[in-house]
Parts: sequence; structure tokens; C-alpha cells
Amino acid sequence: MLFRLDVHFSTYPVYQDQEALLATYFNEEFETLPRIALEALQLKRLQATVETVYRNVPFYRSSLDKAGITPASVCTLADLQRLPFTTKQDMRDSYPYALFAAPMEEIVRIHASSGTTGKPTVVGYTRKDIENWADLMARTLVTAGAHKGDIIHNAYGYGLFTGGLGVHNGAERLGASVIPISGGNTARQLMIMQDFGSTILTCTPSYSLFMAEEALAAGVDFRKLKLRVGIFGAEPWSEAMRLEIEEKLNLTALDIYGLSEIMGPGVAQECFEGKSGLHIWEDHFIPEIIDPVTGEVLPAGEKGELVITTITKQGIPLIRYRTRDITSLNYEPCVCGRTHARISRLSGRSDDMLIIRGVNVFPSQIESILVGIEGVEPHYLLIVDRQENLDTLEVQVEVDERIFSDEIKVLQRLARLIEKEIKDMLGVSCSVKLVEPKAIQRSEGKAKRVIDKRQL
Ligand code: DLL
Repeated sequence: MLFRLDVHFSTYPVYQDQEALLATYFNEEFETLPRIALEALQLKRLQATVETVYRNVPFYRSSLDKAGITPASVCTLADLQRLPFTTKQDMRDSYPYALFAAPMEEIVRIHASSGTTGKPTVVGYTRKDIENWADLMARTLVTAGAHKGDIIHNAYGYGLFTGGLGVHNGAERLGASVIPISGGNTARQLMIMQDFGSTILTCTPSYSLFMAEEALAAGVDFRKLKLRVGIFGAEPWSEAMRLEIEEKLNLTALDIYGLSEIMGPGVAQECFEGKSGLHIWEDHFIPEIIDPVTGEVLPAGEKGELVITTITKQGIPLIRYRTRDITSLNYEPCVCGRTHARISRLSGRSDDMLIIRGVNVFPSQIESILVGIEGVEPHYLLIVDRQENLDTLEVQVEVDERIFSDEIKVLQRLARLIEKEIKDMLGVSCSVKLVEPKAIQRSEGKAKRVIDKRQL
């Protein structure tokens, strides 16, 4: 067995359960499976998944039929490349439950994330899915250096978003103490972190920096807290941001990746020891990288769009799901001893989805809200920025001549109404600036709808 670098043990208090403290893996057998065994397992699970969706999901029966594929014709892992993709649009067209492969009586949990319209993308979990998720999330936490003795301060949002409950169940499965604080109320977060002795922080990277700002203002010194590791994800961040977070919060900052369509948090995690790339749990998910334009599969090391096939899910298994996230795959051995491939830090998206304060937002969603409001023209510009470490969104939108020459009070009321509609529909706060007709620059080609000033 490989030993875990013991740099982070030096600060540990003495726990009774030394075994748990020294655990290098949550599930050693599966985390260190030799590639040949991993691939054999993947093939078996892939075949079973294709069989299930072919039998239970009309969408897959027809798309596989169209591609001339029967479950029996999936004989090797290379056959995966012959299967058709599944897209976010397919999920939208199947709203809410048409892609579920298990009957509703077996679905015990429903989560959702923003889709490209006002309607969310819905996912359902069977009891077994929830168990697998808890196991994978516990594995993810251990990969980040967590153990039973940890006090996990979970500031990911609880609710339809998968972050809060996903991390929560994994922490309980591990046997750590989880504080289900959810997001917001930063002063209270800081007090609890101090008083409860939180050792691990889980939240979005931008929220961690906001906490650091608030702490400074409130006179809270992170060097006096017990925080050791931060597990940050759900939005893009950079190496520069990592350095800033590590410095300001006095902890090791690690990257976690996941998406609700595939499961939620815990699809891939950067290991404490290697800190270079995120292990994607290949016994449950088969990753591929494709050219986002041609759909062609790219070799290891090349950057492209991540495509994931789930091979253990029952509620909503997905074949070749196009995540739209840009990364590359690395199959080189890792110092931590895990054999699962690593994806590189996510470096963007191949669509126009924005992540604002952890909320996924498509410009088209805002557009459909704007066009539904009288007096508002379909010409708008979204300006995204980051102030004091928090994302801000300004929506500039044209109003018609009649409204524009109206009293200032009327204009203000309209702006507040739009802000409220956007907040209610998408869950994201913004400030609306009404501008005169023709003020927004027209384009002869693709309209420029977004100016993202954030320097990640
Ligand atoms: O964000 C799940 C999650 C919760 C992941 C907590 C990590 C921690 P969704 O709301 O469905 O699910 O958003 C998924 O967020 O397709 C990426 O574009 C982006 N994303 C997630 N993790 C990262 C990351 C959750 N580490 C979408 N780096 C994904 C960059 C990320 N982008």
C-alpha cells in the first residue's frame, strides 16, 4: 500500500481511532484497481447500462435504433464511441421525468439545476443511487485528506442544488461530523467556524474569498482557526485564485468537480498528495474528451469537451452526456496511488453558460424573462464582474420610447420588477439598468450579449 504524505498529520490532535486517521483511501480496492481490471468492470457495467436504457427509456431506444445499435452490439469499450451523445437539450425535451430509467416508486430523491430555459434540468435518484453517491462523496472527501475526526463546515447550498446534500451525505458516510450550515450569513459562518472548530471548509471558491474579506473586517484571524483543507468547486477558478485562498484562509485548497446531470459533487476530486488534476471515478463514470465542433474523440492530453457515460446509475443513467466543460484526460500514474484518470482544471465551457455566485445562468433564460415584460425591448447586455470577491450581474436593457420618456419613478419601478423576476425565476440577484432605445450596440453577426470582466 502506498503511504500518504504525512505533512498534514502534524497538526492533528490525537484521535482514538488511529485506523481511521491513517486511512489513505475510502475504498482501497476500487480506488487502486489496475487499469485492466478497471476496464473489465467498466465494460460489464456499460453493457448493463445500455441494456437498461434500451429497455426502459424510449428516448434511448429510438436514438440507439437510429444509430443501428443494439445492447448486444456493445462488445468492447471502444464500441462506446459508436453510441450517440446525450445533450442538455435532450434533457430539456424530456422534462421532467422522461429520461428516468426507474419507475417513480423507486425514485427517492429529486434534484434540479438550471436549464437553458426557465425550466430546470431534473434528475432522480433511486435508493441505490443515493448510496453510491454517498460512497463516492466519502471517497472524494478522503481523497482531499478528510478523515473521521474532521468537522466539515459545509457551506454549499442545500436544496434543489446538489452541492449541500451531496457533500453532507458523503461526510456522514465517512463518519466525519458535518455542520449543515449551507450558504449565506457570513458573520454566523465565521462564528461557527471558530466556536465549533471546523477543520474542513466546503463551498464555492468565490465564497471562500468573500469569507476571508468579511473575516478581515470582523477581526477574525484564519491563522487561529482549525481549518486545514478547503474543497472548492461548482464554478471555475484558477491557480492564482488557489494561491490567494490558501494564503488568506491558511489552508490547502483543493478542486472538486461535479454536475447534477451526472450525480452532483463527487464526480472528480483533486488528491491532497498530488494536487495536480482531479481523479474522475472511473468505476462509475466513463470519461471521453471530444472536439466540441466535430464530436470526434480526442487522445489523452488533448483539450476538448468532457463527455461522461454513467455506468452504475439507476434513476437517470446517461450515455455519452456532453458536459460542455473543457478539460483534458491524464492516465499517468499519480503519487497518491489511485489508478483513476485525472481531468485537468476545468478551463471553460463550449456553450454560453455563466456561473454567477454558483448559479448556472444562460443568457437565453434572461432573454426569455425580458421579452415577457411590456415596454422592454429584446436588446440587452449582461455585464458580469467580481467585486470584493463576489460575482455581480448587471443587466442593461433597452426600453421603448414611450417608457423611456416616462417619469423616473416609473422607470425605477420597472427596473425593480425585472430584478425581481430574474431573482424569482433564476435565483440570481442582479441590478437592472434601463437604457434608451438603440443604446445597445447592434451586431451584424452574433450579438454580443455578455461582457465577463471577472479575472479568474
Ligand atoms: O455545481 C455540482 C457541484 C457542487 C460540484 C459542489 C462541485 C461542488 P451544477 O449546478 O449542475 O452542479 O453545475 C455543474 O458547474 O458543468 C461546470 O460547468 C461547473 N463546475 C462544477 N465544478 C467545477 C469546478 C454542481 N471544479 C457545472 N471547476 C459544471 C469549474 C465547475 N467548473
